[in-house]
Amino acid sequence: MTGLVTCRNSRSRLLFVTSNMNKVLEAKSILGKFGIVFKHLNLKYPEIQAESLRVIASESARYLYERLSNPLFIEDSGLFIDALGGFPGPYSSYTYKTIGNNGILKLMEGTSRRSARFESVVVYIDSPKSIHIFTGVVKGTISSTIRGQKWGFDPIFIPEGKSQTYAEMGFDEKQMVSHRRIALEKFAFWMVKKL
Ligand code: ITT
Repeated sequence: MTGLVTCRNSRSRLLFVTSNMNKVLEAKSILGKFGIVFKHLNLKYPEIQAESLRVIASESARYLYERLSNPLFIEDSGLFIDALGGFPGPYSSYTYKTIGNNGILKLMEGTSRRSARFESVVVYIDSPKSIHIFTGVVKGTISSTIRGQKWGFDPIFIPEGKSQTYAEMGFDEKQMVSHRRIALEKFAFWMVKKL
């Protein structure tokens, strides 16, 4: 892709609001291929309690737009483990910070049902009435041990059709298959068409 995409209505540039630097690096690499540049705003924003990432992320995006009045996007993601009834799902960030990967593996000890999925929801907003949602899902399994040393749940998630965890893959290899790439790429295609 060529050309540089910035926001048309621009008192300023497109913002990506997140407190997670790993998301920023992944988004830069994916959106950069489409010529989409953004400014990272390092901010932890409130998330409502709900089962659906779409609902949570949409509310957060509205909350941020009301305060920033600037075109922005956020990304909300979660790991849904079938044997745990979808846990940690929308509570992924908190679960990682509290019980971590070891805690999850402990909860799954003796469980042969290892299926799970990673979901990513990207929400873009540029006016109170204009909110756009892009999703990415990758099915996979939970490993029985910690494998690799990257961020979050990367060391325990093996995407379908692969033998390595996300953490055992190189940055580019994870990007090829990741839930976040799918959602961000949908966003990028839409953005390039719109501008
Ligand atoms: P922001 O809300 O500020 O963007 P966050 O880290 O709190 O950052 P989420 O609320 O979306 O992000 O939490 C999702 C959690 O799920 C995240 O903190 C990781 O622990 C985990 N996670 C999501 N995507 C992941 C990935 O690609 N690899 C590893 N872990 C991931």
